[in-house]
Amino acid sequence: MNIRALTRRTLLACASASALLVATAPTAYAQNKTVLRISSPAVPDDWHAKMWTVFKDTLDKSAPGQFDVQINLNASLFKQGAEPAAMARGNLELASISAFDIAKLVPEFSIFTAGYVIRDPQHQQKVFNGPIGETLFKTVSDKMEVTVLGTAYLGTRQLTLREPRQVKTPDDLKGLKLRMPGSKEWLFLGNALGATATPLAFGEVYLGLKTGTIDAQDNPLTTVRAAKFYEVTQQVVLTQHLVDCLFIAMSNKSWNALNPTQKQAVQAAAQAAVKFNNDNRIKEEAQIMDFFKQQGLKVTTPDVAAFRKAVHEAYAKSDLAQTWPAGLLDRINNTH
Ligand code: KDO
Repeated sequence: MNIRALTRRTLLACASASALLVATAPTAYAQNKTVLRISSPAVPDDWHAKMWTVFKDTLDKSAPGQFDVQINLNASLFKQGAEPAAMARGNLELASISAFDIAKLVPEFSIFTAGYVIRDPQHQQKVFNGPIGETLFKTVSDKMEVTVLGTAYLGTRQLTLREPRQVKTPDDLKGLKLRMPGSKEWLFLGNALGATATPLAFGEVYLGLKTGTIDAQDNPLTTVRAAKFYEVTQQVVLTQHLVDCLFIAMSNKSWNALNPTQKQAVQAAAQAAVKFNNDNRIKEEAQIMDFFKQQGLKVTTPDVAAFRKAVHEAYAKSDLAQTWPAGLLDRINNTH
């Protein structure tokens, strides 16, 4: 064999050996980590922003060197509500998405956008971690190309008002410009409460309240504190109209590219993030009223039964309720 042929053979052997190495090398030794980009409109101080650091730290420990988790808050990567489409296109790996985001593509999911359906955080976990969640998340995966990895309690939504007002029943909210996030399901909820719902992105709420382009907003009180909305509102009205949540979702493209061990690690990291968020938020919610009082806000309790009745009636005769599978509302109500 001449020297040229020998060199060619050696080169080929080296090339196939390194190809084999690349194909079989544990990801820990690979040059390229799997990049997991996360996008959220949350402010850094909110629990569902901090939970992503728990996700990252947990994953870095359980699968060292395999993932590069990149957390983007304040809607700096994708604007609020644009995350599901970005994940479906493969431009984003992870996000926390709401029932409202899902309802746009899976209409029956609007049952979870309705006020006064989920009773409390425990009820929420039971519904989504049981057979109801299992069936619905399968549909979500088929229609939205995302896999739900966990349900994080976002808190119980209340109203905060720019100017004090006597609020007992939905009639007392007549003419109030209530900011809601921008989708027809959100606006329906705001109007069902008796107010005039106005769409606005989360990032613009503080200024909207400050300048008076809106009169009120609705959010869990933990978020009202983290986003400093208490600085530009004078009253908290404890309507308790929505026990809200966010679903940790991963694009199917990224999820399906993981090996079984990695899937387990990512799932466990999502669970750790959910637990961190839920524990802290529930604890904070239980003691947060004092904070608002200290800040000089008036905290008032309306006739919640009157709000519940009006909201239930509005949904019962709505187009949204037409999409709810027969018996689902009863199954949710009967989940204990
Ligand atoms: C909001 O815009 O009021 C909302 O609370 C809606 C949620 O679905 C979620 O998008 C949340 O904002 C953001 O994560 C900011 O906290």
